[in-house]
Amino acid sequence: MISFLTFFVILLGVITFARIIRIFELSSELHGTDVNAVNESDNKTHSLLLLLFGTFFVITVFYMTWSMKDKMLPISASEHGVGIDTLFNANMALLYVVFLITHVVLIYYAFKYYHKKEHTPVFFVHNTKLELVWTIIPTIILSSVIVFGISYWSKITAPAPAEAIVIELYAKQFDWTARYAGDDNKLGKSSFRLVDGSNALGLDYTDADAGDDIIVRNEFHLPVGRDVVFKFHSRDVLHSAYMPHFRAQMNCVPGMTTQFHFKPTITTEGMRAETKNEKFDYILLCNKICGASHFNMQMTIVVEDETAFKQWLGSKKTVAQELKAAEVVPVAVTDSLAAHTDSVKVHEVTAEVVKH
Ligand SMILES: [Cu+2]
Repeated sequence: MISFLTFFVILLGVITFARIIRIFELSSELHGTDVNAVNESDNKTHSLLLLLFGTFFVITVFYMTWSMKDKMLPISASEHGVGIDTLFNANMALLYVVFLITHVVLIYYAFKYYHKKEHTPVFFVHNTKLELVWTIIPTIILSSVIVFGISYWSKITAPAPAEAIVIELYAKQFDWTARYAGDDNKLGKSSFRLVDGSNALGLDYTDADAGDDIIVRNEFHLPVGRDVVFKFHSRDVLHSAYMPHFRAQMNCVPGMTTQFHFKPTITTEGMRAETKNEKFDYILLCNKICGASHFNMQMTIVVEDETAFKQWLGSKKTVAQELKAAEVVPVAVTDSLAAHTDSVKVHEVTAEVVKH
């Protein structure tokens, strides 16, 4: 009903506007003047209106940017994020300066040089100096923006340090699972062919590296000041792992491994003090619309000191312990066989062994 009424009011507005224009046309016919003719006073009015609306527009842009500054992300909680913020701020500052100069010039000139009968336009064909100025200056500025960006990008995507903690982030509609590589810091092999009701990540239980892996849901912890390398996987569709406070985002692509590494620099407690928000929590979000419950695909991240992190991780069961508790005993295959076959074959061999 409300939408019908809104439509009806808009329709009435349009009809009223059309009638007012018709009244103007009829009155000018009575006076014997052409309603479509544009005279000098019209031009002056238009130039004044442009000056007013233009100035309002420029002021609004700056005012809105200023008033929204509290809605921006808090300071970066990762080492590389500080550089990303610098890059972002430098680009924005440049954009605002160019925006201000071009708009002030555009609005002022349109206001000052509105059409007057006695004005004769200057016939201006070419000026090499001017061409050089507006080609070379933007080229230098834009090239430095690109070089600045690329050099920083190659720095943050450089190989992770060898001592970085390895964590897999596994995406599926509509949740995240984190798998720590455990004591050996090596993730056990996995394959989508091994996914079943009791093996959500498709882990290859016969892989020696898998036993000490630790699988967690809902929340995962990171030690402050340590490099962490994430390996991203997706079971079904494209997802995107987004950790805004660490200025990190990477696509999770079915059938391939993507990765990103960073070093958290502020603990959750530290950020709560920084943002003056007792309830603040770091978060992992999905940033690619992946289906009906995409909006709720998230996981809490807790950053704490190394001792608390080790304590937390130590309280979790390893894959081997969980299998034991569930009385699932993977049939062992000889190491040489495992080393020379891929995980699928190993699984077939395992199944064979079970059968006989
Ligand atoms: Cu998603």
